[in-house]
Amino acid sequence: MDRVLSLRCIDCGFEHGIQERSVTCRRCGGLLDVVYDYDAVVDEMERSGWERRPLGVWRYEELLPVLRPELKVTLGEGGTRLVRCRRLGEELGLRDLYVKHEGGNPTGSFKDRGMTVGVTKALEFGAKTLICASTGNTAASLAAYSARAGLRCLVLLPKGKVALGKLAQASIHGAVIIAVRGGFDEALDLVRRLAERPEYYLLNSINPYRLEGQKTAAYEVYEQLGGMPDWLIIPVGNAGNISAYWKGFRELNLVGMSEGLPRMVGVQAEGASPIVEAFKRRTSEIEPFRRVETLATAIRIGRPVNWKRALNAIYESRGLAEAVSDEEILKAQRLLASKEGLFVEPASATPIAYLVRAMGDGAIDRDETVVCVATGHGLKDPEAAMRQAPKPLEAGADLMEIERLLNRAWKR
Ligand code: AN7
Repeated sequence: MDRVLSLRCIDCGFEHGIQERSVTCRRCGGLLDVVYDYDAVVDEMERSGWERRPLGVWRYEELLPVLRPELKVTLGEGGTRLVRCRRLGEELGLRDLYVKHEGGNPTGSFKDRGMTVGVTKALEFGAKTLICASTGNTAASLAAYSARAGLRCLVLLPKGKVALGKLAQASIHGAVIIAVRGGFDEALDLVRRLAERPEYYLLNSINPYRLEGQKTAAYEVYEQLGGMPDWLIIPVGNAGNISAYWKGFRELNLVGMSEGLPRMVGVQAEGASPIVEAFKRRTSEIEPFRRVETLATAIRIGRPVNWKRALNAIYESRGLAEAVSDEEILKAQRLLASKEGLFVEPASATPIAYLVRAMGDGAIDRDETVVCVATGHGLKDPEAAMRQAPKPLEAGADLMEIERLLNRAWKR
């Protein structure tokens, strides 16, 4: 498998063999990046007939680090719709607005792209118990893929801060769930300690293979659009996904499929925005948020592990990092649902929330092509939607009464 060369530490550059099971650098503890020989990748792509495979993560197998494809754990992830949003675009003053509807994945979020690769690697390594800390979606996805693989799953969640749908998913798929009295950042510290034991394998986005799966969304965007967008706007929590997209877009250049790159906009919730703060100061270091709060619980993270990669993506692409308030998030969630029929969870509405504001300030031109990543389905968090939804009207089983109600309702 000579197209996969090594796992390189993003901090000290130390190279690990591709059989390395540790998810962080053996020398300095830094994060690892999968390194490819792109000439070998292109050679294999020319022979493989990859274009005939359906849209989805495994269409791009030559750009994935899986060594034993026969172990593949899949539920049919990726291949999500890139939805053109004419009505919303018109409202915002954008001619070419698209939403990448990642809620269309098997468990309802983009995490499935990473898990199909990460859990396949776990089988390669012979792991028996898969663990993660999570604000919800990672747990739901890992629980499902563990079930599919016949492996045990343990998830640590911040108590009281996980949306109902995600909790239900982790539970029904049979994960052991521990609600930690603390935030996501503390839960992650704990699983990192647990992962030092050989029986556990860590599948947070510290895991380099997760990001390899997630980068395929960038390839899909490029293929679906028939070119690079001008802007890619994406929610940022632990900052893995923005890093994965950036790697994906750059690789399209490296294998000679495309030229040019989009500008990356990372959007965080105001109450959990260390990357935005670093960007505003134009520094290359973040100051973690000790206290975090936002109703977009998916991105309620104060110490994002992939901050370095995310800032790099933003700076390198001449992009932006912006924070939006909970109020703006809810408004954007409702706007997308009512204008386009797309129901996304609060965290996934942050790119639209940013656009609502940005189209006033001239950062983005009306003729530019904009892709917003809608990372998770709205059904994940029914409570957030209900909080702002009007109560159903109620009537007896009586047509006259219903007509009276309707007369009033249509007038509003
Ligand atoms: C819907 O599930 O971190 O910046 O533990 O669920 O790659 O972390 C979820 C993150 C955006 C942020 N949108 O992505 C978890 C978790 C949704 C999410 C993000 C998450 P990253």
